[in-house]
Amino acid sequence: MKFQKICVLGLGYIGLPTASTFAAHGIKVLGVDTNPHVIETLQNGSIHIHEPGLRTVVESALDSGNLTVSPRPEEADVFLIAVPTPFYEDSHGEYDGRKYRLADMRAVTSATEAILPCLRKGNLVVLESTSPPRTTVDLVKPILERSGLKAGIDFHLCYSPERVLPGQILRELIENARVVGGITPESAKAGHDLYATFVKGEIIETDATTAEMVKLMENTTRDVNIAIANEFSRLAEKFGVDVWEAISLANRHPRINILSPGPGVGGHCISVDPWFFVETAPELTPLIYQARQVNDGQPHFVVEKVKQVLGSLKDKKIAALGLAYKPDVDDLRESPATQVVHLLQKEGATVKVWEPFKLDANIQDIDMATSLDSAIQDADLILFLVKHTEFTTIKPEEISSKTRARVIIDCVNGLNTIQWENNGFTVYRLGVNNLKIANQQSQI
Ligand code: SAJ
Repeated sequence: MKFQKICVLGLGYIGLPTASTFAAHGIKVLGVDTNPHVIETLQNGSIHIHEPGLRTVVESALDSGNLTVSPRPEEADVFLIAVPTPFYEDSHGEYDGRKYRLADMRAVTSATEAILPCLRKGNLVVLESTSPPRTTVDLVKPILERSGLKAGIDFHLCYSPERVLPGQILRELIENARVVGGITPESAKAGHDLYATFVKGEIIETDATTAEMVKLMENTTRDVNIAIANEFSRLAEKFGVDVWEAISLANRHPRINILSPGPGVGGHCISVDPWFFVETAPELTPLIYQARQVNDGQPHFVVEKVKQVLGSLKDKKIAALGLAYKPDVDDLRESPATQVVHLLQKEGATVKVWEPFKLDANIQDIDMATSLDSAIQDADLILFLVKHTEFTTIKPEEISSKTRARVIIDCVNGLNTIQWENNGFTVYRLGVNNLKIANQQSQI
């Protein structure tokens, strides 16, 4: 199949890198987004998201004329849907007393409907948005067939999950293995040919529902693994063990790979995707549900730790380092750090947040500091929430005179405890009960 023109619907963290990578490989790409701000920003030659290397690729794609943008799709050989699939904030499903989140598929539905007038015989349509199992066959296909054309006969239809890691999107887009699920083997083959334009990793053909399930299984496995790490952190505190040491020793076993505990699981993938299984089969997913509960409970565990150290939080001043959902990204979506800050405020604390990746953030009820120094100056305690490289390399000797705080809680095992303690700080770590460990050691 020849691909001269591709229409990419949704110019976010996945759609924009994908569109500009196709454009960089000589294909004419029309990037479509319903948000006028996104279109305007790109038309002015700028970008609206932070991803290493993306600006350069987008700029040259726009300059070459291979990438153009528009609020509406046009006729093309390929339509690629990469719109968000969040969950509804206000409505829940319920099964056996367990409340679960519901996927908001409105963006997929309206993107598919927008393609409808442009769909022609011989086209290829690919859904990339992470979706509940059977979305391609039960939601996308019937909408497209309203055109009078038959999926798998008149046009090809595929599901191909994106698997890239925020922060490394451009490299992983090209290097990672790619699963392409077709509603027929011919559709899968067409999808394979499309991604072969730039993918250097293996491209594996399967059916559409398997491809959907593969994506959800990957992220759900990670969520369950992090949940057990978080549960281990609670057990370690109870038993006077350093969870970080215990995990690193357990991981010396050749077939064990426990992930890291932390203030919780955020982002738009790992904390969202497991719900797509729970929603579509609540009777079959008690473990997946429970893992979500554990990870969602972790911000509370952090706040309990702060209370153990400071006592009542009323009128206490806390400097929170980091607000992003994970290290070295500017993305605040579903960030557990944000929840920790809100919970601390509820307990009466005044919290100042230093997030160097989001200097312009304007978040309701959150006091963003303009520098590290201004965040820590009057603080009673420093709370280290996100393992940004910029934080792990802070030199305690340089900041000890700039803050009132003598206590720091490290939720991500990102600090050199000895170095900080040598500079007059008491360091507590999540998953480590310092007091209990000291008591036990004095008994040895
Ligand atoms: N986290 C922990 N402990 C860990 C690892 C992560 O608490 O040991 C937390 C992070 O701090 C963060 C959350 O989990 O809050 C998710 O971070 P992540 O790095 O695990 O995942 P994402 O959401 O940035 O990217 C994931 C990736 N999926 C997998 O690694 C299986 C990526 O490959 C996917 O493309 C992406 O989800 C996606 O779009 O689905």
